[in-house]
Amino acid sequence: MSSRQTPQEPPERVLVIIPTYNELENLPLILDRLLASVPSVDVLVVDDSSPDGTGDIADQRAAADDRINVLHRRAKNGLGAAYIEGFRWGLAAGYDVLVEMDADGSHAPEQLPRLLGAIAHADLVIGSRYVPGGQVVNWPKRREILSKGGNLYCRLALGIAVRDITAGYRAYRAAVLQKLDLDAIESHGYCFQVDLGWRTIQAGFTVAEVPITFTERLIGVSKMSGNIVQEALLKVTVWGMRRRVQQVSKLFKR
Ligand SMILES: Nc1nc2c(ncn2[C@@H]2O[C@H](COP(=O)(O)OP(=O)(O)OP(=O)(O)O)[C@@H](O)[C@H]2O)c(=O)[nH]1
Ligand SMILES: [Mg+2]
Repeated sequence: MSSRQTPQEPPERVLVIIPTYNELENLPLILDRLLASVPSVDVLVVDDSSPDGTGDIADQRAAADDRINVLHRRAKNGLGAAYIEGFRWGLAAGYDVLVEMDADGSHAPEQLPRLLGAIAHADLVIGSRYVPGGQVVNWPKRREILSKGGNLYCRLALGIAVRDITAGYRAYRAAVLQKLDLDAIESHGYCFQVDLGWRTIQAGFTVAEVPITFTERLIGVSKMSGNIVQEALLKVTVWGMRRRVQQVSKLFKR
């Protein structure tokens, strides 16, 4: 089968990767919603030894349902590292499309068909809050300003058209993750999303955005921190400057 599908034909094998840290109450809900919405997908829960026992619940669900798999990591090592380990697992298992989804309900599984529909025409599909039809529910104004400001900064510094490069609800074609050097990615938190998106664009892959409704978590605790914002700001500035230097040196070589 070719790597591109026709619009009517869903991708052959889809793996939804769900990283978890202390999501005991959320995980069963998200698994139920996901497998009800798109029964044909497989799931990989990547748990970093959550003290609340999320990993045990994941194991119980995996024992009862062949579509569910679990990776246990020894210690909390950040969202990015969990996704990278999940990607490696999914690539080794031969999946065509790898989806990133939070466990906290922010990424509605009911909107996954929209992402999977668009992956027929793109290498990376981002579930976007900031394209027409996209929205955020239950965010304080401060959080919205930070997110929109961060995205605007990324667009200007990196010279990209993507409206929501910090978003974490995504579908990647396996070919993208096979080509990128996953070992080189050290970013954490939402900088991880910008980093991977920027590498995807630079490698010449196509990116599409589809509107989603992002709902702030109702249960459990956020793992977002000020450090994550600082990391993103610093790295995006460096990447943007590197891009400018490359542009200028190309001009001189002419
Ligand atoms: N395996 C693993 N999962 C993590 C880690 N940190 C966060 N997660 C999971 O990653 C997903 C997103 O984390 P959140 O805490 O919701 O972070 P966020 O979405 O940026 O922040 P909020 O908008 O405040 O919810 C959730 O499913 C978390 O359980 C980690 O270190 N390891
Ligand atoms: Mg969240």
